[in-house]
Amino acid sequence: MPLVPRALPALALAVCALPLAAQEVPCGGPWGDFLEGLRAEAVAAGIPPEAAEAVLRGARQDERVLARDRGQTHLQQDFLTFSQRLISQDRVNRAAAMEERHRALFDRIEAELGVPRGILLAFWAFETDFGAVQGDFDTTDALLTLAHDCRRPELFRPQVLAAMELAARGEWDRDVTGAWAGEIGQVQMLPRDILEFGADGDGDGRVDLKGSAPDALLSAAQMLRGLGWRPDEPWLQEVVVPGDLDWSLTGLGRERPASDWAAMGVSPREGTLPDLPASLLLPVGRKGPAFLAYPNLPVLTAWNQSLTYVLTAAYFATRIEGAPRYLAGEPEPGLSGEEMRLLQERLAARGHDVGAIDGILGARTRDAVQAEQARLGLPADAWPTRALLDAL
Ligand SMILES: [Ca+2]
Repeated sequence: MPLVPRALPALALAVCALPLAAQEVPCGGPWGDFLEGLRAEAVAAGIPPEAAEAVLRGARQDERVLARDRGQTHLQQDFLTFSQRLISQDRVNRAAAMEERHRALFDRIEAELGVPRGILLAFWAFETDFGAVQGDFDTTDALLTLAHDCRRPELFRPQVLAAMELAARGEWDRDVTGAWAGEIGQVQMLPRDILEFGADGDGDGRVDLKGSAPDALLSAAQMLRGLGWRPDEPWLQEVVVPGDLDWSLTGLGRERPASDWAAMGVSPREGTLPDLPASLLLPVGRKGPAFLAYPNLPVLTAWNQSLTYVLTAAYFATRIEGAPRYLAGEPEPGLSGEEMRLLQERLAARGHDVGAIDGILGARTRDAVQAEQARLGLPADAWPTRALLDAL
């Protein structure tokens, strides 16, 4: 079985080539009108009417999906809390058992695609507990509900069209179930990714992301390669930082050669530093764990936009591959969700664009925190503390 991604059908390319800007994506309005608009858009894109109908038939809005979408409070947890909740010794042990069970497949994926087993095992564990918990939402209704909702229609409307393309290939089960946000199977992939990267890992001639672990794992590896995974490169490495670093240089996206970090006194917890560009991440500030993130790390946001989630999965992947428990250090206490909202309001009042006031320490809030810390003469490590909140 060749592992190269199969060629995209011309139809998929045509749809991919015309991404709609967020403001142009229709949303809201009467449900029937919304479905009618989708039907028309599908026909215009060359999707057979019966394939569109196979997805739209019996469609209903799912209020539970909207409730979940608006209640993602776990995103407010910090890295220490989140990682300690998701990574137990039992989970590390089960990952080892799963690695043993599927070792031949992992060997083959690493040899041919360069995607490491630790990464695949980590996301398989986090997304569905190795396939055990895949979600019982009606996937078609979930996708349609989120495409109709005006929060992120630009993300979900193309997924509905991708589902129709899968239906045109005879690969869409109208009654398929999965996660509330429309992901399907053991590694939780969205229709567009299934269309593009779905693969038959067990060689039975079908792509079965729910029932077949080899299919799900190979598809995940294909997806990471397709999204830019650099074969055989590390993604994350724990480091020890000196007490007097210029903290304003830290944060995701602020890359410099790993050798520069070494010259500033940053040293690897184990092994040596690779010859790669690296960002220094301090998820809970300068007194907590420290990691160098390499170019592969952002590729992992395919599964989740939350840096805390991605960093935790990336770290778990290193644990599976033999890294020790991180040095937790003694970080300064963080803010509660309510305090974080208050902080975001004060940052916004000072002219910073922190995005939504949601109590989540996202990239823009971190940047604003770092800028204000520097202005106030505080260590600019992007970790918001009570002292910063009071100073603002
Ligand atoms: Ca298969």
